[in-house]
Amino acid sequence: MITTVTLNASIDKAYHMTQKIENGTVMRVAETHNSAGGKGLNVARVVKLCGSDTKAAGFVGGYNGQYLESLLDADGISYEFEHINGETRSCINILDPGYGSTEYLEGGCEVTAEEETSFLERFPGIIRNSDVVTISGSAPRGMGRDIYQKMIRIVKKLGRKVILDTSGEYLKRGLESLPTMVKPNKDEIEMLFDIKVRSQEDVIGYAQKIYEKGIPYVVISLGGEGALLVCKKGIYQGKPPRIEVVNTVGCGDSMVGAFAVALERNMEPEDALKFAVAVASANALSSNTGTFDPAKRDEISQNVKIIKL
Ligand code: TA6
Repeated sequence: MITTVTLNASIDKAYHMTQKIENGTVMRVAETHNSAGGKGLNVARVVKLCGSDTKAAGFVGGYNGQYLESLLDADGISYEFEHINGETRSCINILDPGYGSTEYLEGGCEVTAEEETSFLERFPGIIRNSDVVTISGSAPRGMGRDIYQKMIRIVKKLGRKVILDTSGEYLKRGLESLPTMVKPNKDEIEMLFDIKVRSQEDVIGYAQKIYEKGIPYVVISLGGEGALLVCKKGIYQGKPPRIEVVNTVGCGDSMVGAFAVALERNMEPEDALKFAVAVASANALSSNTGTFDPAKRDEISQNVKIIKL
């Protein structure tokens, strides 16, 4: 069982446009697709598509919170949310034939200290049947900067594996609790070390610095170039075949979902990397976030190159 945690859940609204966006004008949206969003809920859909049991946890509130739970019911995803007074946010992804994807991410509602305490008290019970826990995305306003640090500590105390996928201060503080795996992208590496990445060697060097802190698996997602994995067995790059990208939103979350499944199944690192790169690429072929066609995933997987560096 894999529990995915999304503290800052969202109603993700994808606007499919047939004309290039012209600012200052009235634009008609050709098609709207609403999904239960926030990184961890994209992860949950991917875990289910990979054939593993999953449960979603985190905070939801208001009418959007009710709508989000109904979207998860339709996805067949089970959940155990902390219900809060605030209103769950919406995040807009505009898919424009001229520019690809532009996201507008609301900050989300405030979570009170009482709501945070109640969640942390329930958290060990929420993950009681989980082998792997994923913690993804931003945290709502009002939550302590050390919230992920506290959650990782609880997961590890129960002897379970934990993947952290976040950025900024939350990533920095979360690393202090030594999660099993982290998956920063290049921008998140630059923010973490306050540097500019100029080459693949730089990426490898900074990934090794994170590994040397005591993080067993460090994954750096590289967009169309796939991903880098630093672990005890060595340093690997997984390179996907070239594909016709439809929507890259959710690829990082899809990679996290696939790695969670790989950890649950105790895959060898290079097999886990191949599996995760194939799933993330297959997600890019879908216009919807956090979903993929398993047949396309399998086809891509046969053409993912694993290079030991
Ligand atoms: O990675 C894509 C995505 O999960 C979108 O679906 C949207 O929910 C956004 O990221 C949320 O990001 P945040 O960092 O605010 O949790």
